Amino acid sequence: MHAQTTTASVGVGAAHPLEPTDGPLLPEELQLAFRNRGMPLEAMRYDLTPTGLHYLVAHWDIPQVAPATWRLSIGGRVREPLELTIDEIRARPRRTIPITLECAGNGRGWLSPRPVSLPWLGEAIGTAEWTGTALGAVLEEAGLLPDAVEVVFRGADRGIQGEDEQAYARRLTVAEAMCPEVLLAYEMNGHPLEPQHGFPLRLIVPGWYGMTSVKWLTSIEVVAEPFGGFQQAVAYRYQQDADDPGEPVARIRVRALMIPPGIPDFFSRRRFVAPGPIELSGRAWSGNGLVERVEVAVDGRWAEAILGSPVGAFGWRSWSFDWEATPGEHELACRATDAAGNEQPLEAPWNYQGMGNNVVQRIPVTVR
Ligand SMILES: Nc1nc2c(c(=O)[nH]1)N[C@H]1C(S)=C(S)[C@@H](COP(=O)(O)O)O[C@H]1N2
Ligand SMILES: [Mo]
Repeated sequence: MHAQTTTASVGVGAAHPLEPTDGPLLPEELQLAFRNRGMPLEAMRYDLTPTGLHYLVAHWDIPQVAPATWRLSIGGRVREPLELTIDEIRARPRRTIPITLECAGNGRGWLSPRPVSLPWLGEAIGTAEWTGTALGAVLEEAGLLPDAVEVVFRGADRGIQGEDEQAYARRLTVAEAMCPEVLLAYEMNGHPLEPQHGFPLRLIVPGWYGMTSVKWLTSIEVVAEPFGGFQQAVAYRYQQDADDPGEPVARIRVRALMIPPGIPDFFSRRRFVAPGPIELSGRAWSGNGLVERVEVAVDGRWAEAILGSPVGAFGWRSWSFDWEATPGEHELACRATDAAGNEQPLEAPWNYQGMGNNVVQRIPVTVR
């Protein structure tokens, strides 16, 4: 048995209360994993992820929001502060965009030592059609004052993290907030947002890791100073250790995932495939431009996969690969490259919070 190396150590300000470990999964990780479900990878067969299969993250509790009294306030460094009801937001020009969301912690569970948080194994993804109104037009109506530098988004959910009691809050720069595809979204896949996905209104920021897309949005504050909230300044940083200020986590790193082929064993989930021709398939996406190449490796030999069309400008792209499965033990892997030339690493890019681990996925398969 492994010696458990976790120690309650780092104090105020730390994003995670425990040091990374190679020990067994903790009860707290299990508790987080049950509340924050992943998308079963076979659901990559759908262009749009059915809402009930989309991954889910809430740092704390799903807040109770009464739509009749709910208001979105837009204030701070603006000429004309606004208070909007959900009907007023729904009456504004409407846009629907398919968008692939991914949690920045996706792949954390593959790291060694494992940062102690949600132990995702690749399933913190989903692609939904989001409907809402452009954030930029609302900000224009409020009128940004010349000293505005950032826009801070706050949710109705509250909790404690790193010993700070806080409402969930993240920021965008003014330039990022004015991108026409940044939405104040009130529908997912053609239906009003479900409670767990941010009812009645959430921010959706295409191309960015999910933490940016603030759910249960209640306030938008335009500020003249860089925002130093916990989820911005402490959490969601690429750090090497607890004392490293690190770099902020931002756009989604390029990744391809494969639908695990054949049939699984119940407990180990090891895959079993019959010999003969089989089509391997999956999806690939990046927050830094279109995926332009996907390769598949069988036992370490890489070859080109065939790319399908992307699901809109901000959605994942399908890929497929014909494999002639021969009896025995094999390892399958897939790897994407995006328009900016970013390629997935063969070794996991370890960091203290376990962010942005886009290492290539490897799937052991028994052909028999
Ligand atoms: N208010 C609020 N917004 C939030 C969060 C949260 O805990 N509170 N979690 C964020 C994180 S970390 C992710 S990955 C996405 C997940 O969105 P989803 O649950 O709709 O998939 O929501 C983001 N928005
Ligand atoms: Mo996340």
